[in-house]
Amino acid sequence: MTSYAEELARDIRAGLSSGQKQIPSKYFYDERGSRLFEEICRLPEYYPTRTEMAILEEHAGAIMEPFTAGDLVEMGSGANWKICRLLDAAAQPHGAGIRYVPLDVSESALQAAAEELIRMYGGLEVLGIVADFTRNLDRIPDDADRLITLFGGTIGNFTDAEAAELLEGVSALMRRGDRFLIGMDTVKDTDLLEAAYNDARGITAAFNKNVLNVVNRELCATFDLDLFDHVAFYNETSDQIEMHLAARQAMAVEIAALDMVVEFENGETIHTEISRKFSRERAIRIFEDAGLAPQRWFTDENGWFSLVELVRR
Ligand code: SAH
Ligand code: AVI
Repeated sequence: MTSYAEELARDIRAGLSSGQKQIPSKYFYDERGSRLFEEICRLPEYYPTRTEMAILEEHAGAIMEPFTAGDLVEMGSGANWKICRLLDAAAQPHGAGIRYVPLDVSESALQAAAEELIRMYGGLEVLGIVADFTRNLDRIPDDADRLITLFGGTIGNFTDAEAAELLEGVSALMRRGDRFLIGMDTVKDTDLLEAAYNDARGITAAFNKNVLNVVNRELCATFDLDLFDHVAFYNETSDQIEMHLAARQAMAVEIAALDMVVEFENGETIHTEISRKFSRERAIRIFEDAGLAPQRWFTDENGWFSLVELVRR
């Protein structure tokens, strides 16, 4: 199995050698990055979290009604906000009968969240898995009924091909009776979308730039964060927010652990994230292609976010 360090080294070497420089977005989430993401979730401009929370608040009872015992799996779990809505709606108090299985690449976020949850729900068993859900879905236990969740619109952080592979992977895991609850951000007004990724307090900018801290720390690199600008815009052709880090001047950055020097031209960017927004038609198509069928579709009054309950076809 490839370790995190080996994979990071491979991804950074490949990503910073390519024509359009890029860094995969999963490297945002070290301890500071996970904290910054939580701050983003509280921002007035960042509508996805509060909208998905409101949908959960309204429908958690209906979602949990058929689920009295088994594994509640959360992929890309981060903090506990959303899972608490489901646990609070469980038939038995304190999570009794349910094993919570969070899976996340961020060990620090996973550890803190699991400890907090155990304190909050006395009867809850927690099995935390530090893993990459694009590669390690086989680590999800399969000895109980499962409600698998992927909240936050995280599916949007993957290209079409990556998302298809992920959904097919989850579909292949599912047996009769298992359900998959997926949160998806929807196509909407460009100004609203761009404001959500360019907040006035600059938290998203700090989150974006933090990936350079990760590379500096893990690979002994010399990125100067002050020499990069946060850039986020909505690409209406591909229905996605694109985040970049743009060099303020021409420079050379050394990455000692890779024995590599990366040259930047003035204005050249590193592409750090896509965040796709889905129409219902597109969502249905990608579910169908993965062998998944929507059972229930929950949304808010503005149609800004969707939570879709899927079963295997
Ligand atoms: N589910 C939370 C957090 C979303 S942020 C919410 O809805 O608010 C995305 C989370 O997914 C982070 O905790 C990050 O560490 C995790 N993550 C990103 N890419 C991942 C991957 N490939 N495998 C596992 N976890 C990943
Ligand atoms: C985790 N993910 C769904 C967030 C998003 O909106 O794409 C990550 C994020 N990037 C910038 N702000 C939030």
